[in-house]
Amino acid sequence: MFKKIMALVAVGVLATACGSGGDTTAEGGAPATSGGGDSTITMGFAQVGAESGWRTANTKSVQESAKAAGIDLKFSDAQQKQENQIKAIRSYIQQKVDVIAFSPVVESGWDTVLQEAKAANIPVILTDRAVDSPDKTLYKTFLGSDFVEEGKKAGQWLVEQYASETGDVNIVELQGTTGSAPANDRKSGFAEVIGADPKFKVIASQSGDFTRAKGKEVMDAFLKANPDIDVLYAHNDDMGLGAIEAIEGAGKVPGKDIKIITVDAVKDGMQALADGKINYIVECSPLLGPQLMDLAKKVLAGETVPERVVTEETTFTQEQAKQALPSRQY
Ligand code: GZL
Ligand code: ZN
Repeated sequence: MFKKIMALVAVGVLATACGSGGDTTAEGGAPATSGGGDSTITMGFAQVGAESGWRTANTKSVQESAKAAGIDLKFSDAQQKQENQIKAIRSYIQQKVDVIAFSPVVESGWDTVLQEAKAANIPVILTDRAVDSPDKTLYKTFLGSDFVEEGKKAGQWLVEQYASETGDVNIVELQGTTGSAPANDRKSGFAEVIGADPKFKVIASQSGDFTRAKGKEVMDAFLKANPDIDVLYAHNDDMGLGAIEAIEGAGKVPGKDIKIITVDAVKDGMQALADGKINYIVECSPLLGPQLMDLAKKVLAGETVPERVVTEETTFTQEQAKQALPSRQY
């Protein structure tokens, strides 16, 4: 018994000592240690940060689903810094969690720490964003949206909207976090579709790091440098909402003078869509928690899981937003 208590104390100290990337806990207060019986699964989850409404909803989904699934969750917020995520993953390896899950803030630079998890026999599940490592044995499965498809949906809407347009369509693009899978793929999917017609011109494209503040700042700069902007394509609602502030600040009408397409469909984005300030939103679902917990249990039970699980999602026009708003969960 004594040994067990000492072991628990050690884990407690480790959990507080690791302090990587502003470790927060599932319920706040003392670190969520892996208490409970031996059969309880302990998951270490290294979250990107709290940069957007999407991320907040994603965190809520993961934490609530862990509770519902009886899984002990250790949770860390990396403030969008890769080194903090790597530190958090290392602390989970030291604490010998049963499974590690995370959303890689950027695509590259994960092989070393994922090799360490593999050497420690701790399975890893990727959720939300992907890594560009060619070694597929470094993780059991990748659960998340197809961001290229999301970019294509945004491009398709634009092509349809401007089918009869003969003049140039000047587009500015607010990209997501530089180097992240959603930024890379939403950009390439969109470019592939509009590339079919030379009238579509991306006259400026820059990262707004998925935040409202940065989206506003970059849109301000776009407006000063480009007198004729017809369309804004923002890789998430939050940057689109920041850009709306900049557009209104420049005395222009968002949704009319400048058409706006965003991705996510979080509540604030859907409200702006219903209000006519955004014209089209491509949904990207943050509610990955239930599937993540189910996959973790299957992996730990030794069952084979699909290498890729793509989330179901749709698109919204202004009319559809008005209908959908009352029942939106996030
Ligand atoms: C997409 C997710 C992106 C969201 C942004 O799955 O990684 O990160 O689109 C969030 O809102 O910041
Ligand atoms: Zn124009």
